[in-house]
Amino acid sequence: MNRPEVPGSPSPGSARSLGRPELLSPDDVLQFQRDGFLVVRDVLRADEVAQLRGAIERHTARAKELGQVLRPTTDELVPVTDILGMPGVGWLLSDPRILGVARRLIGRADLVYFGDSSVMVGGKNRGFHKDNAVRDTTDHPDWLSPYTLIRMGVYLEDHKHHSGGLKVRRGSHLHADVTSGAIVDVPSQRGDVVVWSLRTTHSGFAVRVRGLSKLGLQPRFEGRLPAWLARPEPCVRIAVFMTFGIDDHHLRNYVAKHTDQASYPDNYVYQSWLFSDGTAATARTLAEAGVTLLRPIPEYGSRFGLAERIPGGCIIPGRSRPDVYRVRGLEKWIQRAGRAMRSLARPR
Ligand SMILES: O=C(O)CCC(=O)C(=O)O
Repeated sequence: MNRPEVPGSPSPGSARSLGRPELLSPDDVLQFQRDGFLVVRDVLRADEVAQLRGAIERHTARAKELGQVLRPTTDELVPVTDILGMPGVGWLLSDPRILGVARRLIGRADLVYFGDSSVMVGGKNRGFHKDNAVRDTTDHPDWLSPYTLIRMGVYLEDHKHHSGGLKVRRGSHLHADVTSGAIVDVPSQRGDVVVWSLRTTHSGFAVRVRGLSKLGLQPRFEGRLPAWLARPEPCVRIAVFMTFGIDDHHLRNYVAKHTDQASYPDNYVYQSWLFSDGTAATARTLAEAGVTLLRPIPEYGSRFGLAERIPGGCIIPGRSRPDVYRVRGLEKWIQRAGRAMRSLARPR
């Protein structure tokens, strides 16, 4: 893996404890447990952020040429591979600072990485959702014990004063719906790492409203906001996402969902596993950093490094069963009003 020098950081082999305390205080850990998300400040240096942007731009341009990208839902580009196989990006998964944060927030040193990471360039794909296996049913094991799968987002530009960052609902990791929790536009800056539980309700591409910095809009209204009211994004948004877990039933349930070709065929995680780097050398690099590489399917990495062009210019992922969330209070009235307005607007 093409990893830049990080002066003063411990060697990956020494990263076996729960992580260096200077990035996270005990209060930060409690805050993460209470809110379901956390911004960890100044994890990466400015030169590392610049290096990652360049590497991702180069990799994404090549992936686009080959059609090895997921079909865009807005105009985003998402290469269909995990980041281990991206020159100049995969080092994040064995970086002691990243792993230290993951270990302290999960509360365990023995992390498992299972090929769930990606980069996204551009786009405006919005909508509140969760990413755990079963999101809408409180008697599923996902909701019966503390959740151990976390996602880390490295947004390579400013979202404190600009649109385009992550939006979350505070405390929503404790509710199997997408309506609970105050809306927060996460004020991440270059070099920060945003961490959230896969149970936390979130949406990408938050729109910050001019003059109303504390107002967190519902994603459904963001796309309808007049452009002059929205603060622009600072540049094309580039984000890296990485998921870590431990060897437990939460990980097994998540993996089972994405490997079940009958109920969730060819889903985006499964497609990405085919193109991911599962080589022994890469597994060794992770192992030296104290991370186990789990290859969830026998055909993991079977298309890694493929130089062929994909017919049609992109990979079309399968669709999941839609979540059926409980709807209460104000949200019920917003949905009713929306339905009534759409039926009035429909041509007869
Ligand atoms: O685009 C974003 O900022 C959020 C990405 C997201 O929804 C996810 O990783 O599940």
